[in-house]
Amino acid sequence: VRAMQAHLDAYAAAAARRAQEVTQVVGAALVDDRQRVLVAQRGSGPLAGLWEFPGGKVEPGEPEVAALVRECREELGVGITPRAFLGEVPLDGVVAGGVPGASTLRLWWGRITAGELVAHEHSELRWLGPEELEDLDWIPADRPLLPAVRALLVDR
Ligand code: DCM
Repeated sequence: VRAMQAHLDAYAAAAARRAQEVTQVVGAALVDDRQRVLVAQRGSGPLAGLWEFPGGKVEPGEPEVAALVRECREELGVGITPRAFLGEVPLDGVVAGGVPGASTLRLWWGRITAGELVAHEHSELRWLGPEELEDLDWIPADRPLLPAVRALLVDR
């Protein structure tokens, strides 16, 4: 029994270490004053051609909202003001350090409050209304968040 317990303790410790290393991803649903949301097409990598909400990986020790602001500045050249958390979905094992569901994409909505949009990393940026969202070829992770974004645009 003692050997079994030691084994289980070692397993739990390894799982805890992995959880620390897991990458959290944040995304921004940026809304303009005409009930539209900004969507971005990935320009390179295995997900090239697919559409997403701008965002990316939270760095170790970095507050989530700071990562959101940083990613939008890097990818889009704009300053944003996050307003509220919208929803969260599990990511597949590729992003989540080999552990499916161990990491999530957390989506916030917000507004562009400084600068001019430039697609620094995406192949295309588009402003879309609530009825146009479903028709895009989305990254699988982002698609379950569309009803929440649609509701946000319709309620405004
Ligand atoms: N990602 C995602 N949905 C987003 C933004 C990112 O599923 N809206 C995923 C795609 C990448 C990872 O997060 O595997 C890191 O994103 P990036 O390459 O933009 O840093």
